[in-house]
Amino acid sequence: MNHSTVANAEVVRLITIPISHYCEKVRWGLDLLKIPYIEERHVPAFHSFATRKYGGSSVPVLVTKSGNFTDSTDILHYLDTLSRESHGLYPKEPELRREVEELEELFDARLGADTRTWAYFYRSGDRKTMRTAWCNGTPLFERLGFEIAFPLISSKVRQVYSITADSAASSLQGIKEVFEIVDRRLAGGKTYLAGDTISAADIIFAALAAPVLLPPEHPVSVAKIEELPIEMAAVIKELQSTAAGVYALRLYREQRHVS
Ligand SMILES: N[C@@H](CCC(=O)N[C@@H](CS)C(=O)NCC(=O)O)C(=O)O
Repeated sequence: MNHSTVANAEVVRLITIPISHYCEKVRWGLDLLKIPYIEERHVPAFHSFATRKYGGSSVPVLVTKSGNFTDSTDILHYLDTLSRESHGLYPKEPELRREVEELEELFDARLGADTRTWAYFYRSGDRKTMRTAWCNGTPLFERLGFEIAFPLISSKVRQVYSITADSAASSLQGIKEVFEIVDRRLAGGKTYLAGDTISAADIIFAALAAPVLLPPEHPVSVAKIEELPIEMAAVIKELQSTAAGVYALRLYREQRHVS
């Protein structure tokens, strides 16, 4: 890991739930900017003991000497100020920066919620899948808690995110709409969503779309497409073959260097 690219070489702490795509968005930002960090993973429900200390309820939470950040977008903006890379996550040029921030807002508010709803509809009741998704790299005590409390955690998650057949169907509609917006932005062979280099817009799209694209390079890989329910696998294959899907999978393949 190259500490010289970081303003003060502080090792920050990132509190996560392993499969959370909002956490993956921040992990990717840290890896891209080569900022040294320690990830502290928790099983859902147990995560709140860790986040509460820092004033957060959800993950990710970033703990730094300069303060604690409890929202993934605030975290990316903060990380950008630490970076000494030639380009950060947000372009300096005001018009381009505005474009990145508009896309960020769209992906955070719509895509992230929709991909989570749709994927949880199919998978949140499956103990084996959720064992990897929620327990990978977490403390032993929490993994034991998962084995005992899985039905409760799973049903709480479905309740909190209102996971039903109807919400999954309307989320899929929402996902397709955002993919079409991205398809249009990439028209003409553009490599990135805004400007000539990778920006926050690109990593946010790819990270928040990961639950419906299953990139093999994802640090928490939960399932192979052959293992999924047929209906779910068919939708994933369809989304993988769109211009937006091909682009996000390429970003994972070429730009997701896990530290
Ligand atoms: N706006 C927040 C949303 C993060 C979020 O929804 N995190 C979910 C996991 S994907 C979470 O922590 N859920 C558990 C909870 O809210 O208690 C952000 O971008 O950081």
